[in-house]
Amino acid sequence: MEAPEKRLQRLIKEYEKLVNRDNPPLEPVNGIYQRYRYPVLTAAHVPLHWRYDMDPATNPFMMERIGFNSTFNAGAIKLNGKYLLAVRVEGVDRKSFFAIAESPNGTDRFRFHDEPVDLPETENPDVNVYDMRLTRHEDGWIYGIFCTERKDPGAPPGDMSSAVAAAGIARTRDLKTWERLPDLRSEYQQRNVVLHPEFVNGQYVLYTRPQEGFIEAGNGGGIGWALVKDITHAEIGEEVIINPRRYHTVNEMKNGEGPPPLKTPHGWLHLAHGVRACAAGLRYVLYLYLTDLQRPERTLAEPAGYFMAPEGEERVGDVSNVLFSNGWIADERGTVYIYYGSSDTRMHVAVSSMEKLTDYCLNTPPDGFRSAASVQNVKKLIAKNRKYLSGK
Ligand code: M1P
Repeated sequence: MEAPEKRLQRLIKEYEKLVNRDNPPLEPVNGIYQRYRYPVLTAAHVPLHWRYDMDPATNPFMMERIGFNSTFNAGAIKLNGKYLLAVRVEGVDRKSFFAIAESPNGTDRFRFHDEPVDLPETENPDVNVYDMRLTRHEDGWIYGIFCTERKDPGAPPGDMSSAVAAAGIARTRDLKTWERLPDLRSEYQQRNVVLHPEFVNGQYVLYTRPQEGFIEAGNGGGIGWALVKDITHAEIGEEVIINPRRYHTVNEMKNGEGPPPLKTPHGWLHLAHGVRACAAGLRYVLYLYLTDLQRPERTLAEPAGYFMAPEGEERVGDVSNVLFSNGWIADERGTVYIYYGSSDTRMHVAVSSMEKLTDYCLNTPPDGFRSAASVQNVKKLIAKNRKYLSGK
């Protein structure tokens, strides 16, 4: 049998090799973005000192004492020159929590900080927290808005799965110390709540996703928008649907705002996820839309269909056929790092630019909502291209 000290040394060596490996870009397929060869974070990236009792006297077999299942759906921000992810780390006990992972370049060498985030609880403790969106707000704080889930107090005895989802709110200056604010008060359950980075009419703005049940959006019509006077006692009054879900589109069943929108010269650039049901279950894809700079609730452009969908190993995991993004970073050079989780299991990055993404939004035909309209879009492009097709 391998001595515990020797096994630990081997584990450390393998871990360092994983965390320090290069992550080469893959050939861009459609010219809009580039994927990268490896996921940027997996369960194997969780630090060894969170998993192993490293004392051979108390762990003679050098076995894992705390197991981790997945690392996914991370919020993102660039701070002090580093690319930081607020990662949803899920243990084998099914509970998730947040932990910050840091990279010098945004595409590889992500390493978790020494300890997970010690998120303060409210008087009504969260049972599970996940999917944090990080917003650097013009009020000077960095906000983390996340889903907090608790058992449904109205569930009949014996029902162990009905839950209530709400938006938890915390803020920080350094991603190390966090202040917990009261949860968002809302008539409906909420997931995918995102804080807009600027005030509008002197108020905070939240993108919302009202839902009638824990899973089903129900009559809730899509991505909503609500103004909030006081973020320290946030409450939704009037809620307007700004990005509705539609029949026979990628967001027919539900949708949700992704990370906070990016400000571009052409408008606010939004990344969202759309969900449809099919024989294989639910399929989650990512899509983009652009809204007005002065009136961010007004859509200027929305390309038809998805921007990214699960591919290759991304298609398989705990909840297969899912891409989900709640974090992206636009750096000083206009490069955009899109961080996305695949199949509720691991984190990836795709890289594009502000220019490319706005061009994609403004010049990709919108959905005509009928097959015949899709044919007309293709015919228009063919007609435009005739002069390039010699002899046709
Ligand atoms: O399992 C897929 C996703 O399901 C939920 O997202 P939504 O509320 O939009 O359906 C979330 O639990 C998310 O974390 C998860 O990736």
